[in-house]
Amino acid sequence: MSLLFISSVEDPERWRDEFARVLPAEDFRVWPDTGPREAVEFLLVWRPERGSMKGFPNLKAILNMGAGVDYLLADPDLPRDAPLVRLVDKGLTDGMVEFVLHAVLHFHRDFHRYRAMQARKEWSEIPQVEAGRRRIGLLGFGHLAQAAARHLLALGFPVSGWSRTRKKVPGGEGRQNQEPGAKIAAGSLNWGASAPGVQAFAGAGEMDAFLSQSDILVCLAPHTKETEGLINKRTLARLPKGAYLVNAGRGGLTVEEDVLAALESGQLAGAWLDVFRTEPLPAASPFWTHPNVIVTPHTAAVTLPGPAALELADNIRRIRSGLPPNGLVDLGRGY
Ligand code: OXD
Repeated sequence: MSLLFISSVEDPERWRDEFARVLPAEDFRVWPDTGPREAVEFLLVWRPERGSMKGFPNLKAILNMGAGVDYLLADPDLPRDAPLVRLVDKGLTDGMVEFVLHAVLHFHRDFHRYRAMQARKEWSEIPQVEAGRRRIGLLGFGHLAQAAARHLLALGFPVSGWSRTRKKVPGGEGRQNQEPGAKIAAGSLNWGASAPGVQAFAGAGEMDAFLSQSDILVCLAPHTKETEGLINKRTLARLPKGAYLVNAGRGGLTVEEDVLAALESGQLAGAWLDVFRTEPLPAASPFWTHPNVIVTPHTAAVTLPGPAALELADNIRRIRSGLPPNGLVDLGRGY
């Protein structure tokens, strides 16, 4: 039986070495060298060539080597009779936490404005806002956002999370209607001793209330039919005037012209954009040169073969023993 690696962008040799370490007995193959097709049990994929995933009759699972599965779901040849699993691992999670903390602190501490002042050789002090009065809204409240929330809370930011359906976190009901800047009480969304509380919002009906108290909106939601263009003229107008936008989810969450218009009008004071509708971001995009925008090339969280191979190997063992894998995708929901 074999594992087949298929990626149009990843170097298979780095992965071959990691798999030799974590699953030394497996036959690790690299597409298009499939070997006997009926022997292929697991596809390890990241942006696989279109059409490459079909024609394996004994598949036990398709294991994505990244968090987002929108690219796979857009492939009409994705086998729908084998479980699809996204990567939930320490490498991606730590990377996303670092990115979110950096972007939030960047805007919170006005580093974008100090940078512009340096260019003008201007020495003056911008009045500082305390962390307890800068409300962070996490749009999409899955694994990565929850990890970021813990760290933001530890720095003293009031944090809220919006999800499509209310998250059922053991021991928590979701804290509602906290006054801006109020001390965060322990225990509402209680997923661990180090995460005292997040104000939870859910569903379309609570979106406006969520937005209206997000001084820094951090988008980490997946791109699905429901989240397509969610950040648009209407929703941007619900943010407090002069809010900041950080997008590390998917470019398809935003209507890019509306983001630009909000930056022009001052509705948005700044944006950190890591993902775009077209990637690589075309040279003609106004985002590249906008003074209040930071562009990074979809690198908020990248898969690190070391920790990822451990997690993929663990899921392979779980599936072989009949256990559900971590990160099982609901094909209907799209994430
Ligand atoms: C992604 C990833 O889904 O990098 O964007 O994992």
